[in-house]
Amino acid sequence: FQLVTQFRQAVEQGRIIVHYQPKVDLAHRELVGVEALVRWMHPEFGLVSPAEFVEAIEATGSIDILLEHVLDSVLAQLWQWRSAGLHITASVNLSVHNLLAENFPATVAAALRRHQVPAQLLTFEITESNVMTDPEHSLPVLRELHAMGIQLSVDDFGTGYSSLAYLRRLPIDEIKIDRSFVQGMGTDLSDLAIVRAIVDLGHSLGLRVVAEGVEEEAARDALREMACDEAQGFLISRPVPLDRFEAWLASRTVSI
Ligand code: G
Ligand code: G
Ligand code: NA
Repeated sequence: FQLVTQFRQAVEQGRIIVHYQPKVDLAHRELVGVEALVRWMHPEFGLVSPAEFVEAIEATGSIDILLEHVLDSVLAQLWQWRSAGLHITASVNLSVHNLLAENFPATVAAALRRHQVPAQLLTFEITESNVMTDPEHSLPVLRELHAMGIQLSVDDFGTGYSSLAYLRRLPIDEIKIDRSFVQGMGTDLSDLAIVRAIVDLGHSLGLRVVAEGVEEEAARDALREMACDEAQGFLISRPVPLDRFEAWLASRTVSI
């Protein structure tokens, strides 16, 4: 299969790279973590977004190669940051295929050991629909990951079709409000109400609430006002390669 061959080669040639987007704590106005977002530096097509290739790779059953590569890059980086005195966490996106892969928790445990990184520094982001595809199989896996100390986050929260009942059943630590609501909250009163309701719901269940897609100062201020815990978005920084993330860290001019 041509795509998989190309993809494997790209991994070997260092063309599958991780971009980092900061996650900041709104109350303390400080960096708390990064989300890892993968990109394919393609010789013909330029920087290709995962939206273009993750599904195709997944269909061939090779998403494990992607996850292992991303996990290795991110854990190596977490180790580096820690030894430089920077104590931040990293979030990695999971596909449903990762979750259902054989021995997935053992693979992750081995990677954590290999890199000597505490599980508590790693968060996996999953979407509601990912979990609901096959809850009977994915729930025990999520419980096992959580028991290892890994944090779990529900991505794109509010856009799924599932009921709220699963929030009680899932061993999760965090919800990420879908960016469509956050982007709309400045102009649309229903979006504002939805964001507020999600923050309150999350907090009453003891969860950390993160807003993604924060693009404007007014949104950031409103989120801080409603005690949303963390924010991520273009206002703070786009997802950027490692060197630009570190430059952002060193000379931070944006106010959180
Ligand atoms: O960064 P960008 O907007 O191009 O990402 C598009 C989508 O790809 C996002 O929904 C993001 O969650 C997903 N994505 C980014 N990196 C990874 C990854 O390493 N694995 C998986 N499965 N999805 C990813
Ligand atoms: O669904 P998920 O959170 O995995 O999506 C991550 C994607 O969202 C990344 O590809 C990133 O480029 C994009 N993204 C991050 N912050 C913003 C933002 O403030 N506005 C918009 N439009 N997209 C964003
Ligand atoms: Na995500």
